[in-house]
Amino acid sequence: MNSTILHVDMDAFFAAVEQRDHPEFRGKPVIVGSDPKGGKGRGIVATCSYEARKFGVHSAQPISQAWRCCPQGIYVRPGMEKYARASERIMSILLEFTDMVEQVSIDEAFLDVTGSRRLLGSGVEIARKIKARIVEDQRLTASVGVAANKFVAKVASDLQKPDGLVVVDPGKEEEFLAPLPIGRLWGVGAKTEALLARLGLRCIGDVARFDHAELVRRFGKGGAHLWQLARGVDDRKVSPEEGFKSIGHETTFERDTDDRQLLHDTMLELAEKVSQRLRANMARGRTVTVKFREADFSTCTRRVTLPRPADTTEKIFPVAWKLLQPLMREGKLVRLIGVYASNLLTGEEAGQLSLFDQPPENDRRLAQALDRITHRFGDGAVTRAALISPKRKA
Ligand code: TTP
Ligand code: MG
Repeated sequence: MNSTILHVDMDAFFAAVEQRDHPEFRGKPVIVGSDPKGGKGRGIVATCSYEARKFGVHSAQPISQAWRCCPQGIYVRPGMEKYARASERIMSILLEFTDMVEQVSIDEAFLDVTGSRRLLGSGVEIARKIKARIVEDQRLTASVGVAANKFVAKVASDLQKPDGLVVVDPGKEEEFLAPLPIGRLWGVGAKTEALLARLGLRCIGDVARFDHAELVRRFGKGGAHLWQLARGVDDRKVSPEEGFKSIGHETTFERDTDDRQLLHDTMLELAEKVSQRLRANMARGRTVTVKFREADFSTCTRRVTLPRPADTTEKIFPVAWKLLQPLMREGKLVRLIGVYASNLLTGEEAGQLSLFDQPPENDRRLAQALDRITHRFGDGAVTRAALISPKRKA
């Protein structure tokens, strides 16, 4: 019996919640992110409505650039609590259809509905019901991909956004993927895309037709994995326990502070702890989130998705620090900071995706050596020089 996997991904999630809650925003370009300050703001776009995308605005873009593309847009600061509430409701709706739900981010999940088909109908029928339930309960639209495995379902859900529903029948995977650009293959970023383009490979079908042995010769295990994906083969299971777990640490300062050096050192220490725990769990994080709370308890979070999943301080700290800096405001005291790695890849998956990482990068080797020493001599045996600063926590 073929498996039926669904990938559900909310449309313009944060922006859609804002449009739902502010009817005057509907049909308009809404940009959720930092304060654009009339084009001088230094933060980034979290996401934007589809109306704003027509002007070239997109996630992770500098807000100043968004402002140039779309000065008439409605600029909104993120309301994380609202989004988290909607997310929780949506995830519990998905659980009405099966308990095989693997949440992969705040607005996205895989479902294995193979066992639900007898009671609830075919994959497409279940997908339609899910979309209708989400609209009914949350007044938000989702796009859904239906396929025999996770990879193809994920690609399918993205193809007709927003409010999409794309079904790939079993046996049609290769044909469906063939015309799509290589960048849609998991683990293929800009760098790999360029490498593959040099071999004359542009669309997924080119990879599928390419000589398997040659791919393996050039890219090792990663090449074999790409070849499988290109043919629509992916045997990873939907695993409810894995999902959207995150590994994170936060610190509340004993006294509220605006000491940048202290904030810097504390963030470095937190990033170090998170990285150590990632490695101890054989996991890598694809998303880095920072949490920031001011003395009056106003709290915000910022996150980015990394080009490649990471498990080292060298990769995680600079990203976290870059996210944190724009949040610090002149004359405002900070109460708490934290850093989280989520969207975790574990074990073999993490290895497969590090295709073009081999041999291990220097920072991983250093990190592994540090782990061995801390393991032998306990926490605190080795500390990065930058952590030994005269200004410890106040
Ligand atoms: P996405 O699902 O990547 O984006 P989206 O739901 O806004 O739009 P799409 O219709 O293309 O799926 O991310 C979900 C939410 O996560 C998004 O609404 C805002 C947040 N996010 C960030 O804060 N920063 C980012 O860089 C990205 C990609 C998303
Ligand atoms: Mg989405």
